[in-house]
Amino acid sequence: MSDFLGHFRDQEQKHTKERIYPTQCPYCSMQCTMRLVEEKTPYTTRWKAAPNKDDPVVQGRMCVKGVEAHVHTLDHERLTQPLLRQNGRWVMISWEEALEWFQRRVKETQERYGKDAVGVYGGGSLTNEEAYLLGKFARVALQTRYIDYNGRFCMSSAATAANQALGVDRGLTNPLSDIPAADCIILAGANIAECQPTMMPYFRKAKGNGATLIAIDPRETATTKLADIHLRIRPGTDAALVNGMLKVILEEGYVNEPFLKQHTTGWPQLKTWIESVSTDEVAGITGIPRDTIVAAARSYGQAATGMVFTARGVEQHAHGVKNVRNFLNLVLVTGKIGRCGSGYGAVTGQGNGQGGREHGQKADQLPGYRLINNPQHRREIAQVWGIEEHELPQAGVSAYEMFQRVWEREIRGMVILSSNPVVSNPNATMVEEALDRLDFLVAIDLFLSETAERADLVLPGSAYLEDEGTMTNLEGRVIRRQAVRSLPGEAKLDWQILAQMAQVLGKGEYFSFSSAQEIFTELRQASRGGIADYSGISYERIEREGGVFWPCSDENSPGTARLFEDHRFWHPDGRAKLIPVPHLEPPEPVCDTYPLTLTTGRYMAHYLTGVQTRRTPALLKKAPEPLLSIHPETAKRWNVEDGQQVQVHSRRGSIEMKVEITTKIREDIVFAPMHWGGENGINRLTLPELDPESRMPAFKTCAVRLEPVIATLPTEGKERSDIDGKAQKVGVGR
Ligand SMILES: Nc1nc2c(c(=O)[nH]1)N[C@H]1C(S)=C(S)[C@@H](COP(=O)(O)OP(=O)(O)OC[C@H]3O[C@@H](n4cnc5c(=O)[nH]c(N)nc54)[C@H](O)[C@@H]3O)O[C@H]1N2
Ligand SMILES: Nc1nc2c(c(=O)[nH]1)N[C@H]1C(S)=C(S)[C@@H](COP(=O)(O)OP(=O)(O)OC[C@H]3O[C@@H](n4cnc5c(=O)[nH]c(N)nc54)[C@H](O)[C@@H]3O)O[C@H]1N2
Ligand code: SF4
Ligand SMILES: [Mo]
Repeated sequence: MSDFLGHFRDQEQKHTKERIYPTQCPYCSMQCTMRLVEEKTPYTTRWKAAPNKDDPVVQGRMCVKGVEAHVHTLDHERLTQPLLRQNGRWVMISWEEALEWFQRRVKETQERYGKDAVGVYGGGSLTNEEAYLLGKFARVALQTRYIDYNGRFCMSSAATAANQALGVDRGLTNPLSDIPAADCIILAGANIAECQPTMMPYFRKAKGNGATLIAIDPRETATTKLADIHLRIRPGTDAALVNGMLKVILEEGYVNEPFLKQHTTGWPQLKTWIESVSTDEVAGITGIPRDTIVAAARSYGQAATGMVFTARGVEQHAHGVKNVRNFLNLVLVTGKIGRCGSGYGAVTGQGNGQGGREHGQKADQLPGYRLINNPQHRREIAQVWGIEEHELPQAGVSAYEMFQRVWEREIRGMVILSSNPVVSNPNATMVEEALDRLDFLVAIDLFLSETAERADLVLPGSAYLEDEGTMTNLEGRVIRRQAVRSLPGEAKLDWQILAQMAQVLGKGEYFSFSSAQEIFTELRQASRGGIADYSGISYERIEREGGVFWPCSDENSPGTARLFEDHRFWHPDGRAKLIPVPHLEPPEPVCDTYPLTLTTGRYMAHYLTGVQTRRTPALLKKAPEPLLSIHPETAKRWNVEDGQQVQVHSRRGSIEMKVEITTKIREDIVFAPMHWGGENGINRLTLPELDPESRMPAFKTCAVRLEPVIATLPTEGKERSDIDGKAQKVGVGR
């Protein structure tokens, strides 16, 4: 027997064929590169992801999502052919039929209701080339003003704040390699350990060098565990906390007066405001003891170098822009910027969350971070695109507001590329109903996501292994992803789909690209002279140099790894802007009916709406279902036990979840992840209040109450229609 097994193994080894694909993880903004190994034996195919030690950013690290990233791309549920909904069933059709259908529906809709009756919705997983092309597709092929993307939910408050204060929004002002040189690091509303896990070694190294780490989060997380000081803030009160810290910094003399005088405006007004702040009041508002606020402020104030990072915990609020402005005040008042170990970072989320917001997917922007309402910028882009300036539409509205326009039937048709808005928007029930009101919906996706399931036409797009192009990581480093596998079935590259859709709309001449590189060449030209200038960056340079930082306006320029080294900010007067930021309460305060605050966020094992990671068995096993985290004292008060089902009610709706009792959370809040949709998706509860300046939704606070469910029904999940129209049960995991 053992002989037989030995022979079997020998045979297997002899016939094992190995192929190595150099690639990079599609998920978060770290964009870890790796070598994906396919081992084919006569009996099986095995896949293994090996880290890339030569990666200049992550130096051979990957997290659990990266190791498993290829799994969803190989899943048998991948879309492989266009699907058209006919009499409630999905029918497979050819690309010719799909494009002809699309052309007819757009024509009918636009002739009847005007060009703006068709909207476009994009995503931050797209390559720079595709993000650029999507913006051009909306403005040139459809000639609609309505385009926006999921990055509105992700980075827009930090982007607006950085533009206002510093004159430029590039997520991090410094390269990651500066972090170990920081003496004090503040992580505000940023759960790096679970959301950018391969960034953690930079912080560990800083700590090893003696840095103090301060984490601001209402929960204890894998990130706060590393912190020397953890400020367990009441959600929505970051601006107040920073006011308290600024007061200590002013009183104890850590203000950098010469820097403020030479390089900023607004300090006298800010100073007067800070003088009026009471740290005791701040302690009351934030729920953080005064002494802890003082300790944090001293630590940052006294440090010779320091870095402040903010993420969605600070930004996803009705006052997210102002929250970030106050953290920027903190950075500027102490002059900790523009040096190694001193700077600010809005931690970008999505794989191409950074590049995705630079090249025209946003309602108010054109490529190179140009503004669509700036006549000069319009002329520049119109010239690159070979159209008249007046043909360019004006600004549209933000992501969530597009669905309000759909609800109002102002937008009647929509194309969604690489996003799942029915799960990721606040007030998701309204968004779902709005989509059902559309005359037509086209979704370009890898799977029949919750959104694609509501579409009329579903087009099979490309996954990261199949699609080459550039991505811009959280540092502002432009990197290149190769295509290493062929597309499944009749799936097409996302940019090719856009080009073919433009072609049937009679605009093919503007989209006659034969490769991603050709699109990049045009993008470079379109970005020239803009804030996010890519004109000096080429595929060859990226390859040779391991990525190039923007702005880079010249093939011979090294790119700009650290911004503001000369302490000149990117406003016409070269000065950064300070403003007083008074505390404002979150828009939906708790009350007798809804006495708890719900905050939402992420699990390590899942990515965003989970369409990809819930199809990855190893990841699903790690986190099979969403749990409502609740403090033991709160659980007692609400009479719920660990593992029990509860109904969670908000003013928008009700969902059912299982409870997880944990001391790692404040008593006045509950926490839930965003990775599941369907009837019990958390965004059925969240508040559609938008920041007035960035139009980012307030995902991080809404008022809820709980109701224990006594008898629970089997948790089997809802029905969804199968490709051939047969109903199919889908388990809760999916
Ligand atoms: N595993 C995983 N990684 C991801 C993603 C994912 O889905 N899964 N998504 C990627 C994307 S697109 C993004 S945008 C990033 C998000 O990355 P993060 O912003 O770090 O993640 P979140 O969990 O949304 O929020 C961070 C923390 O904010 C805290 N918080 C809530 N309210 C407040 C508040 O009022 N003030 C403060 N100071 N903190 C608060 C939460 O408790 C949470 O721990 O992650 C990226 N990486
Ligand atoms: N309550 C709450 N809600 C939130 C947040 C929160 O913290 N709390 N965070 C918000 C944030 S920060 C974000 S970024 C949004 C994200 O929200 P979404 O954009 O809706 O989330 P994804 O899961 O990334 O959706 C991507 C979809 O595109 C598909 N896809 C992935 N890659 C490709 C590709 O290359 N080509 C094509 N054609 N399709 C592709 C996937 O299968 C999936 O269906 O959610 C927001 N919603
Ligand atoms: S999810 Fe982020 S940290 Fe994890 S492997 Fe992918 S890119 Fe790297
Ligand atoms: Mo995000």
